[in-house]
Amino acid sequence: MTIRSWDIFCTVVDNFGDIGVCWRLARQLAQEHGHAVRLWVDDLHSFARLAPEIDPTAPTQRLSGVEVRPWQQGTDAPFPAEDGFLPHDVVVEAFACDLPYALLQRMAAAPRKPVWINLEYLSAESWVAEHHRMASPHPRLPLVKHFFFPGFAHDTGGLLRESMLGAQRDAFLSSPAALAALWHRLGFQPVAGALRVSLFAYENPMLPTLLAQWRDGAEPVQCLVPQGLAAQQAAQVLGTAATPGTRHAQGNLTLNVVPFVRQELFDELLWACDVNFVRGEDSLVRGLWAARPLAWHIYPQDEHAHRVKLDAWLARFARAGVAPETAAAMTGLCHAWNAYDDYADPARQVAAWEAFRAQLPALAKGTDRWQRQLQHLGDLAANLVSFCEIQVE
Ligand code: TRH
Repeated sequence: MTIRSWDIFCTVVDNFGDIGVCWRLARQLAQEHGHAVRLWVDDLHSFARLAPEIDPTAPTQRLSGVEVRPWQQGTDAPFPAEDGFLPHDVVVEAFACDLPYALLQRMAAAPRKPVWINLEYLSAESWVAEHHRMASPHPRLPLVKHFFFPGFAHDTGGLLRESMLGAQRDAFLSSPAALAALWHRLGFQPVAGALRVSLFAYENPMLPTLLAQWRDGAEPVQCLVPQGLAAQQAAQVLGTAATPGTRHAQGNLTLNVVPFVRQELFDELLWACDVNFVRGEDSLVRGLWAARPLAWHIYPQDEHAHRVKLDAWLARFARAGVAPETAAAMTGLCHAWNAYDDYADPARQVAAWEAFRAQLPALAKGTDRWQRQLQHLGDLAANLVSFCEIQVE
């Protein structure tokens, strides 16, 4: 049986990762697969940062081929569906958000019961493959939920990647006009001969040391910081403003605060830089597809649970065909950037950047090789469609 339509439910827990992933998946299902997609979002204001056309007050709207509807999560929450509402072929609850019981009842009573998917967070840990596609029957209703895990290994759902992404990147990189348009949009000019770094991060204890190191270093560094948490911190450290358009030069460091752009345009920033600092989940994946050396500020969790995830990811990078000293440089910078205890001393932080800098050519090759390998996992949206087609009753 074929799948033609989707309801995707998203709650914005924090930041932009949840809506970032859901919006990317929704667009891809609509645009590449030609499916009908309804995207339910509990915080349209956050969504509007990624997609400025979104009207946070509209009860229903269409954007990029996707129908967008507000909702409120929670088992007891009312479900704002019109009379005769039928769930689509697949219902995705993203990141274990709580679907209203009223919706589950409609799903159970539908003439053809929808495939019910819990789309999970991304992790490089090995247990992911064991839990991917696992079934979980509802305790009372005749419904079965399946867990779908993104991942970096076979037997996982893979990573979101639009089919035209590689071609778009190549076209961008070979077009001086496209590059000029990017700089125009960012509101700055490239600094000739500088190492170009994008820096998308949370507040970070290592940032003052890194900025000072770039300021005092022998090499010019142009650091492009999207407006937000890291820009505010950098502005405070350097005594400047955090608003887009701010340019601050000290020693060999030029800091540019760049505007937060619509999601489709974020990739161009990564493609145009020599090194990308990324964070969370979605920008990490975009950083990989950009095939440039990257450092990951992982979303912090209680009791340092995120460190297990970070180390699992670093271990996969180390196994992707890079030399031990290259893998060590990557691990060192990511540990320092994520405030591992071994890197509390600023001198160790300085050494971590120096080692990473020295390995840049090898890191560029290694990241490119790894992202090519990861493409063999197939893209998450297509993998999800195939899985759901098998589940249809
Ligand atoms: O915003 P995040 O920190 O989101 C986090 C993580 O996803 C984390 O895993 C999750 O648990 C937590 O939210 C609740 O980082 P992330 O995932 O990279 O999402 C940022 C999104 O913002 C991504 O889709 C790219 C997008 N973006 C733009 O659209 N324009 C921009 O200018 C920038 C800098 C980012």
